[in-house]
Formats: sequence, structure tokens, C-alpha cells
Amino acid sequence: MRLNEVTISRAILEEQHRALIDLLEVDAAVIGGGPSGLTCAALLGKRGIRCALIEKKLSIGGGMWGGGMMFPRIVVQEEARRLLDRFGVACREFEEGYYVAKSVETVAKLTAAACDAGVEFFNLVTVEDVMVRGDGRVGGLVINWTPVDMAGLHVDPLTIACTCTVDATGHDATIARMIERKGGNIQVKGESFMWAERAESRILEHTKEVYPGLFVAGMAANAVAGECRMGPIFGGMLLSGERAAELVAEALDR
Ligand code: 48F
Repeated sequence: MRLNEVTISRAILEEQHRALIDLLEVDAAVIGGGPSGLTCAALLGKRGIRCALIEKKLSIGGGMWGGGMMFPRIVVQEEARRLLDRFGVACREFEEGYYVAKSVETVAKLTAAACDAGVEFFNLVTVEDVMVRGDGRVGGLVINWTPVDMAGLHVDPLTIACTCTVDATGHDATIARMIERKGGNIQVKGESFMWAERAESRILEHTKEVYPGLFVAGMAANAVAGECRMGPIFGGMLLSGERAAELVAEALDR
């Protein structure tokens, strides 16, 4: 087979432009490709919901790649083990109720599940703002290439419309904070001290719609609520992603 570089370029440009144009109006946008965002996107996709996952970094995986202090293993407790099984992630019981999995395998399998479920990934794209109109709902996102942001270039962004948005941006709760900064009725208390049991047991009650059209998942949910952090135990992240997907599906049904 003879290869033509221009055909290769055209294939990439045409396919990705089509994906970007499809993204301009989605049912659900998940912001952040860490464990909670990946779980949420995969489960939304499995429900047949048109979903885009936007990740500002080059690689998907957020804080899960590095495991605990760069030892690429994660711990998942009994309550969330069924999600490891559901996504086909191998694990070993360390002590009763404590399961250890490989962080790279977990990211890979969650990502594969989301891809299989039809989720479209946009990496290297930063959500820099949200759109809130007269109805007081988050109805869209303002996006730009991450390198534009990193280089401090004055390049105007583009926008997409989405019915539901999930802030899965981790400890910074970036999207919720944008709304707070602009005077929206939401208070981001910021995460509290490390206390794994408390943080993991409260995360589901903090996973909710915090502003019309905006749901929080994962560490962003705890950060908005002023709740504790938990370190390298990831059951709460997976369960929170699952809960966020349920809440978004219910909201889209209404
Ligand atoms: O931080 P992250 O992994 O969030 P998470 O799903 O999981 C937290 C755990 O990794 C861990 C923990 C629990 O065990 O304490 O830290 O809550 O992933 C968040 C992702 O969001 C991306 C960011 O690059 C990361 O990959 N992100 C943050 N802000 C933006 C963004 C933004 N404005 N636009 C796009 N992506």
C-alpha cells in the first residue's frame, strides 16, 4: 500500500471536525477525566445518553494514574467492589473489605468502557467558563485548547450547548468555582483535612445538582461541601460517578 501524508492529515482533520461539530449540542458534558468523570461518562453512555468528556490534560485518568505516592495501586472498599467487577478490573483482597487494583488497569478499563459506550473524548481542551442565561441554568460551556490557556494567548474560545453538566474536576471544583466567582448562588467551601472514612461515607450525599444544570461528582462534590479528602482509596470516586450518572439520567427524563 502506498501512503499519502495529505490523506493521513485529511483523515484526522475531517473525523475530528465531525466529532467537534457533533459536540456542539450534547445531552451531557462531563468535565474531567479522573475516576469519577470516567465512571459517570461510561454509565451515561451505557444508558444511551449522548455524552462528551472534556479533559484539559493530554492524558485521561486524573489523579488515579499515580496511585498512592506514585505506587500505581489503588484501594477500593467493599461497597464499590461491584464497580471494579462491572468494568472488568482485576483486584485482590488485601484484608477483609480492602481490595487492591492496578491504577493503570483501572484507568484503561474505565476509559475503554466509556469508548465502547459511545462517549466522545476531547482531551487537551479546557473548560474556561460556563454559560448561564435568563433561566438561571448552566446551559453551555466555553472551551478552548489547553495550550492556548497555558501560553496565555489572547485567543477567543468557542462554545457548546449541553443540557446537563457534570463537574468532575477534582479537588479544585473548577466549574462550581467559576459560577461562585460570577455571583451564582453556590458556595464552594473547599476540601477539608484527610479523613478517609468520613470522606468516603459522605461523598454520595454531596454528589448532587448544586446549581441548575450543574452536578458535582468525585472530589469536586466533597470540595463544594467542605468535606474531607480521602487519599488513595477510590471506591467513593467510582460510586459518586455512578450516582452522578443516575441523577443526570433522571434530570434528562424530566
Ligand atoms: O482529580 P481527578 O482525578 O478527579 P476525581 O475524579 O478523582 C479524585 C482522585 O483522583 C483523587 C482522590 C480520591 O481518591 O482524592 O485525587 O474527583 O480528575 C479531575 C480531572 O479534571 C481535569 C483535570 O485535568 C483532571 O484530569 N480538569 C480540571 N479542570 C478542568 C479539567 C477544566 N477546566 N477543563 C477540563 N478538565
